[in-house]
Amino acid sequence: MVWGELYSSAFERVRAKVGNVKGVLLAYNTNIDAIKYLERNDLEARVERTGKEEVIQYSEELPESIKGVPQLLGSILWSVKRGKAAELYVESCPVRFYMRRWGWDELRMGGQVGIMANLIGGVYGIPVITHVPQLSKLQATLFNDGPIYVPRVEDGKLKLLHPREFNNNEENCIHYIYEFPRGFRVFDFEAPRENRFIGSADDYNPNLYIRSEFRERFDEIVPRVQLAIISGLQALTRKNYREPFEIIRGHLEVLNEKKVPVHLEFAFTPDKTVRKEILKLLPEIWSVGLNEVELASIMEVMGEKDLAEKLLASDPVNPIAVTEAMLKLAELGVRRIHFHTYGYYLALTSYRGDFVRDALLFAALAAAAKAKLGDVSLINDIASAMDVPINDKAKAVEEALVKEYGMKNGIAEVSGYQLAFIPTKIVEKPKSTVGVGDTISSSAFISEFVLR
Ligand code: 8BR
Ligand code: 8BR
Ligand code: GLC
Repeated sequence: MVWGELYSSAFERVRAKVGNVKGVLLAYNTNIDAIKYLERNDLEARVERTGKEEVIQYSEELPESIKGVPQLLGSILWSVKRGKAAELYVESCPVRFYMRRWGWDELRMGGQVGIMANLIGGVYGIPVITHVPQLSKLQATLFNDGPIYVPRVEDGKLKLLHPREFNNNEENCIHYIYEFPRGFRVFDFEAPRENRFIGSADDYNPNLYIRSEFRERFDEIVPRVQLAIISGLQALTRKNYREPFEIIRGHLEVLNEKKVPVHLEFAFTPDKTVRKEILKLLPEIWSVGLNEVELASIMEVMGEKDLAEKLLASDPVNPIAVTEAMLKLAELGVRRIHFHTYGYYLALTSYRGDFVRDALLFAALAAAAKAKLGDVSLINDIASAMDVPINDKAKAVEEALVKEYGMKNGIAEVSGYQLAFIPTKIVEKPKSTVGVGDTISSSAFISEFVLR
């Protein structure tokens, strides 16, 4: 199989037609990411000053939320030690102030919605209507030029404005992102891979606050779009999920009535009650996107403990275990499941066609561009990722799928579904890892529609 040729052909076909999509709705989480690239001496000095013994305690077990500086620093160490991502809500004002004084190297658009808006609207040129819980001046400056809109009610009428024309001066929702490269050392910890810890100094997104324009005028927004992507359910807890879930159910009803396919972008959801509630939404959802940790955490609440363990047992993740887990999700009524992991993607669909695979290829180029540059601002940035090599480890994955399912050219038939596979391009020294997953899922979902 000549993946190189499939890659360039998929890219050209998506590029030629991507502008034809009429509109995409993006809800619910948008924020400001303040990115700090960690430095060893600085971090060690801060831990010493704060009290090493107490800090180290939290590097062994994450707290539920951040209530003090020792918890903040300990949670950062938790992530470094394991090379794993984590995100926690920062309750305490003094800690928010501490993070602000610690500073950042870069301010970037954050939240699944914000990241996807800049990509789909700003780079692909598709009109997007976005939910921004709080539109501060700073938040507004982070939106790209292009057909990106937020709704506003003026004299009883619903208008669509670019976020920079909104001028309402609402609050800043800042997420402090502490990034580290593979091999990053602090005390005797060494990061096995690049990743980040996120502290959210934000009272809106973690509670899935939904603006009045979206609560009251949703049925006027929906006719302007062909597709919808929802995200941001991950930080809810058993204590606060009920009200937003009620609104989301109402939104899904309107979207389904108007025949707008909905993609749900998963993110790690620590609360098991919320995870189970998300599963109940799946029959109303057309497509989902997730990684291995998210898939395993869902298998866990579905009572599939052994399968969950298998998903986390090897690197690269065993594709047969992934396929089995995807089949379990498909049985809940979702038509498309897009799995991404370091090295390869799979899509299980209730329909058939090479376009499913080709959409994954386009998404992998977008992901490589995002990992390499931190931010993708032109479609040519994506073209430049064509040079990034396809990773070697995916060969064994491909062979396993050929052997188990008789896969040909990345396509197989499994239990009445189509399984599509691609090996991905991996950037050797990525600039940043935040938002790569969002780039993958949204690019694949949109380009599948473009290629149909
Ligand atoms: P464990 O099963 O080891 O707890 O890991 C859970 C996974 O979810 C890890 O990959 C971790 O990076 C991620 N995670 C995120 Br994102 N937020 C988390 C949180 N608040 N608590 C625990 N794990 C979290
Ligand atoms: P999540 O944040 O949802 O886990 O998505 C991250 C995804 O980004 C991974 O599944 C992987 O496919 C991709 N990725 C990572 Br991490 N590092 C990458 C790199 N250096 N080059 C290309 N893709 C990468
Ligand atoms: C989560 C974080 C946000 C980050 C995004 C990247 O939504 O809250 O800060 O930008 O993930 O995927």
